[in-house]
Amino acid sequence: MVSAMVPVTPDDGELWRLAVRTLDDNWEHDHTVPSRTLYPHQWSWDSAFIAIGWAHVRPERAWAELTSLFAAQWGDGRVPHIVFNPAVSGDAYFPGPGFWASATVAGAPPVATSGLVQPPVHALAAWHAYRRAPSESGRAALGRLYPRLVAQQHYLATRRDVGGAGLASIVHPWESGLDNSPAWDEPMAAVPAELAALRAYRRRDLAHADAAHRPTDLDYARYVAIVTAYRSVGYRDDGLADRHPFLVECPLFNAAMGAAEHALAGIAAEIGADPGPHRERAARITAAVLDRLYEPTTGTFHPRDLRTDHRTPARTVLGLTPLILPDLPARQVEAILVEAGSARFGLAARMTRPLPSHDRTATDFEPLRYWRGPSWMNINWLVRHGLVAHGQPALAAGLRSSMIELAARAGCHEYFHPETGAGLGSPAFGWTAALLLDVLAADGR
Ligand code: 9WN
Repeated sequence: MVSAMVPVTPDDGELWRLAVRTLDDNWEHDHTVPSRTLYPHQWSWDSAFIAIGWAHVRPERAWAELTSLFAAQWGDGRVPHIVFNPAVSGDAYFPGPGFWASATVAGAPPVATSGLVQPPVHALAAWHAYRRAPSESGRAALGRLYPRLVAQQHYLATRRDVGGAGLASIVHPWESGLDNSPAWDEPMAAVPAELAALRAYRRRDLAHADAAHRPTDLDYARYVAIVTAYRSVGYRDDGLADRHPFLVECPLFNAAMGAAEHALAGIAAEIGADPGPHRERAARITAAVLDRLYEPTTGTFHPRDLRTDHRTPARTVLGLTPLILPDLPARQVEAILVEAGSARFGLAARMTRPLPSHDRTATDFEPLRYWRGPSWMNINWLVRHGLVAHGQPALAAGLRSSMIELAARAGCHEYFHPETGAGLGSPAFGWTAALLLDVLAADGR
């Protein structure tokens, strides 16, 4: 077992081999499934994180992963949150391809996809993967991805700027990637849905995971109701403000959008394009995140519900994630570090567990239930990335060793009990393995 604070040598670590084996087992001809059981298709932000792991061991798969995802990009620039593998039975996952019916929508790709998106962490991941494993073929792949990454940003910055303030709105909790976070409780409570409506469907997740660790049936009834509303207008974004039941500006989603412009500036310079416009857009997004989502009374960032035009009250880990913006002003960085270092999240140079997904002192903290308490590797990776960017090597090292320790004890689980470290959800999860490789190899970078 690898103990905290002891650096691991990538090529002889048992843990390293476990992570590589997990990725190999989940590899599926041109992409990596998050989990063979729970998620047997390609997921958008999973592929971004997974590409970072592949860069360390089989870089050509990092580029194949992102290339296959962006091959399913819609005509309007949206990158779908699920790309369905036609070789997998249509009812292996709910909601499957028949439910989304993307084939009936103009501008959708030939392969079946969902109509939603996920946090745009792809440019950041592509740039990070390239710097971990620079090569001629990697640069060529970056060059091919670049216009698609730009189109993804353009879609979010234009069609999804429902609030008109320079931020993208998410139209479904699934778009946040933190599906049942307490951050969504307020906006979700206003979504009309009846449990009876869910009886027409069969949840497939409960065949593979404990119901107490997953979103509830009422959550699912609302998830289905929101997709049904969006699907009924052919996933069009015009007029969302007048009719859509869920519209939120999420701090992580928008911080990812800003970080993407910084990454695109780096990519542009590398491939001979102009980084200037990306730097300008990055500055504008950071300013809008500060203006719309920073809450001085808590010193952290909160989602803004466009239905009520106020920031939702829950203090979740989402509030810490604008740290990934390299141009976040020092005052907000300080404020985030205070919140992260409090008893709510426990960030420290010597920490026993990675950050939980929700404030552990809150009355609605649930250590077993998905995004309402458990620790997740991708969020911890993002916060660590931000700590490195903002010159906090001791805290970044504390977080890194707690992430390694977690996987060393429990394996490459989907998520982890935030106090005991027990593995939860899928036991062989793609991004856990991939990001474990990255932190094992990183050591301060
Ligand atoms: C819905 C695949 C995805 C992740 C999300 C995570 C979970 C899906 C689900 O799994 O969401 O998209 O069925 O619960 O919340 O972040 O991308 O790993």
